[in-house]
Parts: sequence; structure tokens; C-alpha cells
Amino acid sequence: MRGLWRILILYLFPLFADGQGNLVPNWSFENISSCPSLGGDINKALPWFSASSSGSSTDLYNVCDNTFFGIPYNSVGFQITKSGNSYAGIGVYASTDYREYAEVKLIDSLRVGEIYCISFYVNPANVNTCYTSSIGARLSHDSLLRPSGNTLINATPDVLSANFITDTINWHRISGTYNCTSTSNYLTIGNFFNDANTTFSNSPNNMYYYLDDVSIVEVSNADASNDTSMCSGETIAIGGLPTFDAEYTWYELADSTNSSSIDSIHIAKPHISPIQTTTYVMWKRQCNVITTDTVIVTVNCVGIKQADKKQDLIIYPNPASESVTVSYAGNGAEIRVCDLLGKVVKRLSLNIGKTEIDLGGLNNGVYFILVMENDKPLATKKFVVQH
Ligand SMILES: [Ca+2]
Repeated sequence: MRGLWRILILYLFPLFADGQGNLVPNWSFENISSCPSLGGDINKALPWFSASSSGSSTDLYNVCDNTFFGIPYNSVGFQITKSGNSYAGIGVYASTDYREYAEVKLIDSLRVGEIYCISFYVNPANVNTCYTSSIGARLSHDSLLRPSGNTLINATPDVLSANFITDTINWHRISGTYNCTSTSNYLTIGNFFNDANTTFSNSPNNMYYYLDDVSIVEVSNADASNDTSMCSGETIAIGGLPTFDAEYTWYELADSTNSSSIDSIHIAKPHISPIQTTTYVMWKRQCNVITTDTVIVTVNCVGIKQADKKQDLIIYPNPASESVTVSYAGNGAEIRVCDLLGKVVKRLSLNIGKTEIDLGGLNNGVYFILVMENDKPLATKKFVVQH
């Protein structure tokens, strides 16, 4: 039984972790009902469909086919997958306003007021003689399925490529944040511009792009996990489950150039082996949204987990301009203000009750306040200086 569980965890956990928070079903086109054999077979990768009500349209490719819709060789060129064994293909331009689109109903509706990171990867087919930047994604409440086949969907894309996509070897990421102002249920990817407004790198000709690894993930703040304690010589994990497609970097607050106690700095849940009490910073990026959080790991040999002391430390106002007031309920001797690189920019004694810190001379930006005792941090919080 134990062996079976180990096998299940080994096989299931990576899949679960990979898809963490992605609201796009079948996001890499891997679940297919049968091998693609005809043009317009995108609906073999349910619930994806072509936003065209008739005729062949958006295509599906898989390693199972060895003729027109295979991988890496197929009827429009050679391309390995971004991930897995499948990808889709879209005719993004042919005159007059001939268009193909890949559309999918999301796992859950996007909620009004939330910010989402939308991301997908495209690659131009080798048969292209010109390239475009007019590839984007559109969110909608209702399906954009058209009444007649392969015609333009005239809409403003919510995310649009910033550059011409010309590299036929590497996958090109198109991404952006989406501030949800009305409930959205469907995602559609393609060219939403008419012939006159479509961009071309050179003389207009038919353009075809592969599509893989599509994601929509709610933007969430970095969470470095609760403060904890451990014995020197031990190894523990900090951080937590990864957010789909988010980028992470960890470093030690006291010395941003040193991360020697961290086993892997670009994952959500690294293992650490500090030899002294250390504050770690988690840096996280989803699309262009960057957030940070800290965790204090106290090295002692009591072996009893300390209470999270973050709630004892109150900072106001935040953002602050002239000064910031620190209120700390516990014991402590000193307050330090560090910049994002870990450099101590202010140092003063901690008063019982409240301590006011003059912010004159500090540039605008993100800083950390640390309550220290005997050179060990007891609590830390982030604040913003905005003059
Ligand atoms: Ca794939």
C-alpha cells in the first residue's frame, strides 16, 4: 500500500502542481479524443473549439500522426512542442478577412475586480513568408462563435503581442494582465484586426502560427510562509505551492548577493539550511506584477516552532511619506530599515509602544522594517515610501 501511494504521489503531484491555479482547461492540448487527421480537428482537444461554425478551421497537431498533423514534422513545417505531445495551429491571416481562432470555456468564471495574468506561446509555421504582431487574446462573457465560417471577429484584444513574431525555432510568449470589469467565461486567441489593420513584416501573405501552453491565473501576492525556527544543521522547506507560470527568486535579506543557504532560488518552495537566524525574501512575478514577502527562520536548538510574530508588528501609514510609525507588541531592542537589496538604511532604538521613523532622505520604493534583538530579527514587515 505504501508503495502504491508513493507511485500515485510521484505521478499525480507534478501534474497537480503544474496546473496550480490555471483556469484554462486542457491548457497544453494534451488530452485528445483521437489522433488528429483532418484540418479543423481542434475539437479533438476538448473543450477547445474553433470559433467558426462551419468548414475546416483551427487545427490540432500530435506526435501520433505521421502525415499532415504530426509533430515535429507536419504540413506547414517543423516544430517541437512547448510542452507535452500536442499543440494547436491557427491561420491568423488570409485575404479577405479570413481568420481562424482557438476558443475555450474557462474552468471558472473570471471575477469582477480581480487581476489575472494571461499567457500563451506561439511560433510561426515555416511556410510563412511574412510575420505579424497582430496576435492576441480576448475574454468574453459569451462565446464568440461566429454565424458564418472563418470570418473576422472584430474586437479589441485584451492581450496583444508587443512585437513581430518571427522566430520559427523558439516559442514566443505573449502575456499581459487583465483587469476583470465584467464576468468572463470564454477565452479566444487569434487575430482580431481586419486586413487593413493587421501588421505585416513585409508583403502581405497567408500567415499561420502554432499555439501551446495557454494560461489564465489570478494574480496573487508572494507568500513566503510563516516565520519558523529550526536547529542548525537541519534542512526545512519555506514558501509553498507554486502559482502556475509565476517566476520566483529567493535571497537572504541581510545579504542579497548571498543565497548559499538556499538549495534552489527560482522555485516556489526551496529548501534552506541556514547556520544562523536569517530573513529570506521571496520575489514573485506574474506577468508584470511583482510582489515580495519575507520569512524569518530562527536558528536555535529548542526545536519548538515559534509563533508567527508578524501580527504583532504594525506599521502605519503605508505607503508613508514624511514618517512612519512602528508599533510592536513584543520585546525587542532595535529597529532597522532595509531596502530591497538588504542594505540597512536606518537604525534606531525601539520604544515601548510606538516608534516614529523619519523617512527624510529615502528614495521612493519598497523597504522592510525589522525588529531586532541581539542581531536577530524578531519580526519584519514591508512598507512603501512615496514622497
Ligand atoms: Ca502541448
